[in-house]
Amino acid sequence: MKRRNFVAAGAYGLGAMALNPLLRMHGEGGGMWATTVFHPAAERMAWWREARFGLFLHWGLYSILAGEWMGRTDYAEWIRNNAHIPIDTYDRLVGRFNPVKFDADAWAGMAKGAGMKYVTLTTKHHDGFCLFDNPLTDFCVRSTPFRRDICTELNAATERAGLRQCWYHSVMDWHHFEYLPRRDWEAETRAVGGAHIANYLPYLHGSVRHLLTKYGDIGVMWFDGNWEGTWTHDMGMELYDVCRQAKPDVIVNNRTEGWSQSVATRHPGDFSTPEQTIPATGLPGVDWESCITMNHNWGYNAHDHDFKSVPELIGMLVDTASKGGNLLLNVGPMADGTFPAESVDRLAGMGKWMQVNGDAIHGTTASLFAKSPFRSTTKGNRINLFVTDWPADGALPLPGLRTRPRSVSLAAQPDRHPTLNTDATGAMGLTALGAAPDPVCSVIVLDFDRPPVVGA
Ligand code: FHN
Repeated sequence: MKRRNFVAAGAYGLGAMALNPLLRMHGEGGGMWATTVFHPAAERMAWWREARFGLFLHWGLYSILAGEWMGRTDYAEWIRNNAHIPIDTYDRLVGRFNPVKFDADAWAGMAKGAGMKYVTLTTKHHDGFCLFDNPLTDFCVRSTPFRRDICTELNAATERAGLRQCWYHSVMDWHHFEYLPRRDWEAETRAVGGAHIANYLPYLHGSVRHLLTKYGDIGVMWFDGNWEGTWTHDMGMELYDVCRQAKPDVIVNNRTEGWSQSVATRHPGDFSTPEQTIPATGLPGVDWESCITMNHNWGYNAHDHDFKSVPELIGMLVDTASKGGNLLLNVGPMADGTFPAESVDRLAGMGKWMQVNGDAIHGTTASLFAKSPFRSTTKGNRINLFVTDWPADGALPLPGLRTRPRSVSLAAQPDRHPTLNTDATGAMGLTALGAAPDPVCSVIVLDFDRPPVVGA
């Protein structure tokens, strides 16, 4: 299978974000992320930082088309735009949305089983269709044969499963009359006709307030589609404030930000959102979450069977956590309300590993090792080492470790204790004889009497 090269980190990932308002990082040439300052309140971020792992769900009318239009099969959630489907034609999908096999508890159960702690659902993607009973538009689930409010059912199920419910919501809206710009290919068939994006804002704000006040304890508002020139920095600030006022403790990502060449001094957002990539050195000093697909598509594509393997996905989770970030792993449910078989398989495979090793992911912070032959995470007086290539001779260096561990054990086999040794220079290392406890990634646990120190 061709290994994928992750797409180069998008603008979201490399923005210089500062955790402390006094700390301002500057991007290149005063561009869209010239100064991005975050004001996350530690208390509202606590559960999110503990979680480290969440499920992303891209579901909507596009799922009915399953990536195919007029014989082409490489579409997904962008299909209306990319296949130039006229709005009236696309709107007829409303009459076909009837996910009779939708079982919110099954979805929540698969997320929980995978070791995930939160679920982020597309309440509205760029096509404008709302998966919730939105009192501000008929272009929503209320108008479908299914009628039931997906967000109500999923929120109840995630609550029963002990997971946090989070909402994705697109700023960009290819359906709402007042949203501009129009798609360039539909300018003739869908004239601007006096529309003005300022008239779209009450709808957007009202929808967001509804989502934040009518569905229980929502953890995150995950905005997207903020890159078109009509969306300004001030609109972004206003949208962020709408969230803050509607639910003061809700976490908001960095995608309310308008990409206008703003010289503003304050930018909204509690965490950065690298997409389809894990930043090489993480994003030190800020909260961040990498969102990544299992195959190549966010929305369901019946022809895309090129799914990452369970070992690859576990590697991504370890890589993200070892750099102090969260992983938001995507599933594109099918039109009938079920997950693709490959997604079910990958979630189950990750869950099997997380059952044994989840403590080395949840509630951890980044590795203390500047460079090391393996990833690691830190958790108070503990260091977790992730060993994928188990050494034949059992030798594992601990480069720079200054604090002597009180005990060394294997997460999968707590009674096995690799021995600690020190060479002539005083450098510490381990000798872990015997077979690797896990075929994919073995976790070695170092426990200390105090927070460990690792030097350069
Ligand atoms: O255009 C969207 C895309 O469809 C998908 O939702 C991703 C997920 O983060 N966000 C945008 C692309 O950056």
